[in-house]
Amino acid sequence: FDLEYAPAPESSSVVSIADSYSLFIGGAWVEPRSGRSFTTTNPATEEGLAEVAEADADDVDDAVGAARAALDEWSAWSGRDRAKVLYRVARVIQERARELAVLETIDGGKPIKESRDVDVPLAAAHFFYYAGWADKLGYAFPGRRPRPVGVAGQIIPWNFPLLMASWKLAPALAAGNTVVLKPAETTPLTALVLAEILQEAGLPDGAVNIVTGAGETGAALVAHPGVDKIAFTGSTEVGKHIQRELAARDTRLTLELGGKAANIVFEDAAIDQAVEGVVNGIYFNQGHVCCAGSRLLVQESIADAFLDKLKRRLDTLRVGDPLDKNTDVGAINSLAQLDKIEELVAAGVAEGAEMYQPQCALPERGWFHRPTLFTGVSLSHRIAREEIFGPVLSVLTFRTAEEAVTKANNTPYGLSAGVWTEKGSRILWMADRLKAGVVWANTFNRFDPTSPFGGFRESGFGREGGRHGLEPYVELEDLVAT
Ligand code: TXE
Repeated sequence: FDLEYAPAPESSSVVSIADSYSLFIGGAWVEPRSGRSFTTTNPATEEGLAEVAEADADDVDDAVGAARAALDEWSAWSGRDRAKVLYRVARVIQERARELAVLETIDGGKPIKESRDVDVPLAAAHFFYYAGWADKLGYAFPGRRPRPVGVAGQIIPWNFPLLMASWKLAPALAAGNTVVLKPAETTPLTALVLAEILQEAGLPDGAVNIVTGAGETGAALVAHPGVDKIAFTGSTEVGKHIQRELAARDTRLTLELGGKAANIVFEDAAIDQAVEGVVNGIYFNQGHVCCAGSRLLVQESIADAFLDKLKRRLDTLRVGDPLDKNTDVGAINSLAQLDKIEELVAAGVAEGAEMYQPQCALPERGWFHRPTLFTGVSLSHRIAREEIFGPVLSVLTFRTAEEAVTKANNTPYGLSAGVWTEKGSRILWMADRLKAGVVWANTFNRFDPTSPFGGFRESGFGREGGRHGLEPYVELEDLVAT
């Protein structure tokens, strides 16, 4: 899925942004019944980008109605025909890669090299991958007949707007479901372009509907009795709230929530590679990553030397204009998120941890935060326990593998972990004991459409990616021979 792509810093000029965006319901762009809109803002400049329609409960009702009306048609298409549409979606994402990457970066603040090399190619890869399953569902579930669940309500966050939309839409559509998708309020734009792409690729009207808005719009989708399944990625707090709401109903639910992952470096690890992995683990996407390696556990025997190298590496990170292709750390997605990060960093200092930040200059405008590292952290500190969702790393040490496991598991979350060692047997020993849905070995933040991703405990439940990612979107009928 390589993309030939080299945006110039000024390439925002190639992207046309409309002054205002409507809702996408039943294959048409419609004004919201609410008559309301909100402004989506460029976090690197604090400038408003566009006015976006705010869907209320009536608009959500229209969207669910459109999805229900389209269900019979879309689910009756042969798997092969559904696959053709999904392959086309993947190809058009590639064709419009430049535009999507720039839009993602302007709307969300992430460095263009990440939008260009990670978000957009992976979004296309998910459509390619699930297109391949659309006509092979029988092989995915041998001996059983997979049927679509029905209308899926999908609520996504702002950290990977296009990619999260693709993670959720591709398996749902491959299995013949129809969808109402709600993007996050700070990053609605790429999902709206994706709506255009889906239509251009030949998806029937109403098979995907996009309702933009904030938490109230999401809550209306969750409350709607015409929705058969909710897939939510976001905060643990809202996820638990949705779980309580749905407890008395038969709506299916998958939740992908927060994390506080440990990146564990043993003394025998390839040190330079591990330093890169730790940097990528926490500073990628400004740390706005549910599986971010926000806790470094480094073996005591190499801690001083390792931290020395890590700090020198931090000094070289380029923080600033997300459209500059040399930027490593872009803008914080919203002022509210910046406030949360600053509050937790202040708590780290107040609780006695020692802070290290490279003294790079930050742009005068926009919401930015220096890459930050804390040593002298104890397990009781807030920065060791709470998800910061920013470019802030808390460092702990360990002596034995057992101690590393105990410390890594000392969190209510269970999404991901990383292990750095040259010993294969130790990787397996650790993976068996770490309470995490994903364990990376000698790498971190590596995503692939063929691999299931998801957590347990306070990180949620259900898997996205791979064959497992189809399961939430199918009802399995037993095939009984008579
Ligand atoms: O999340 P919300 P926020 C974590 C991260 C971050 C914190 C707060 O720690 O600092 O959450 O972020 C929609 N019913 N993660 O406030 O509110 C909302 O409009 C239905 C981790 O942005 O959970 C958006 O589309 N939907 C995370 C989506 O939920 C509701 C990614 C996520 O927003 C709703 C994001 C409601 N009552 C934040 N209230 C991850 N797992 O990757 C809000 N929403």
